[in-house]
Amino acid sequence: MKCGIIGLPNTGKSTFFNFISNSKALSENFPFCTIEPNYGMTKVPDKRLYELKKIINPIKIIPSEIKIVDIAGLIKGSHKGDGLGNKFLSHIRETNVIIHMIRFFQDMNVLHVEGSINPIRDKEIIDMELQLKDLETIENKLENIKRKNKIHKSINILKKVFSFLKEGKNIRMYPFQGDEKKYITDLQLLTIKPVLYICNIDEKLNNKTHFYIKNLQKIIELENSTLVVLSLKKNYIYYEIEKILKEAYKLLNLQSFFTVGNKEIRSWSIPNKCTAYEASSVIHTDFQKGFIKAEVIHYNDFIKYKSNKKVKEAGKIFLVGKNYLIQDGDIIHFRFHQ
Ligand SMILES: Nc1nc2c(ncn2[C@@H]2O[C@H](COP(=O)(O)OP(=O)(O)O)[C@@H](O)[C@H]2O)c(=O)[nH]1
Ligand SMILES: [Mg+2]
Repeated sequence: MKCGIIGLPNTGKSTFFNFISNSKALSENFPFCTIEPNYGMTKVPDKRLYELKKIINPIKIIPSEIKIVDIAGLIKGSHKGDGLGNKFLSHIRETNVIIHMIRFFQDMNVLHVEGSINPIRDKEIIDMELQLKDLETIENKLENIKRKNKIHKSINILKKVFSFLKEGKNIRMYPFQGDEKKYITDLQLLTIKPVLYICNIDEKLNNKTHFYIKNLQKIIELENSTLVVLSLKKNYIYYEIEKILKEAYKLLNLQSFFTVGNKEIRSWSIPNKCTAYEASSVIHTDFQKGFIKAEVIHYNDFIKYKSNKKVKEAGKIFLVGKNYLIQDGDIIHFRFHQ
């Protein structure tokens, strides 16, 4: 699972990346200081791990992790190769979810590539670059189909999505009917990816209610996306970072299950609607190869009864097969042939 951070230069992307990931990016007051993307891992915050810890008292707890990519260099004209150009768009293509950083801090010493502070304009610049790239991708696909002179089921939906983009809209908003979406998934379009917006506001003015922010909020709500407003230069942002990671996790349609032992309690990320069989491979392919059954305790039952023994007495350990759909928070013990 990969989460990419995008936005205009000098908005605070690398600063944010450094906050949340286990590696360090160069954060400088220079628009193109990051050329290659920075990769790091971040732990997914989950209070339930600590609730379980209180009961079991293991040696350690291990939260699941998501990969974070700090992608630099997007500016007006990137889709046709301006700035450090096109290359960045391919880094975005590899991600599953996007965090879009928008600047609202004033700082004469930190250059703004557009020369002034205007979060809505900035958001639109980035959105438009991605939309232009998607238009190009779809155009190429349509031409390709035409060249092969084949009647292709995807033509209809491609054309509809094309006009949608032309109106300046992101494809994630497109009202797909039936199985339409499946005809465009192979294109890995950029504006179809779920997005979480962050507005990095001024640490001194702390102006969350400025009309710029209010308008930005409205626009983003209309897109069914989420905006988090914070100041990266403030010291107490840990709580907000946790909120952001949780939102990103939700956007990715992820849920967690736990494995619990005396030595460690660990959380694992899986997609919603994941079967026990699929989930077993997240731990180890051997678990899946030799899958026999899984013992499942629902999180709330464990918190209520507080021990395996009591859960068992209450009849709340379920022995399930391959097709069991995991519920968020399930505590699972896999039985498998070795
Ligand atoms: N005053 C102020 N400066 C910031 C803030 N966030 C980032 N900066 C500064 O802006 C410059 C660029 O930040 P960076 O994270 O590298 O931006 P990036 O180009 O988007 O990766 C650095 O000098 C940061 O210290 C902020 O909230 N307030
Ligand atoms: Mg940077």
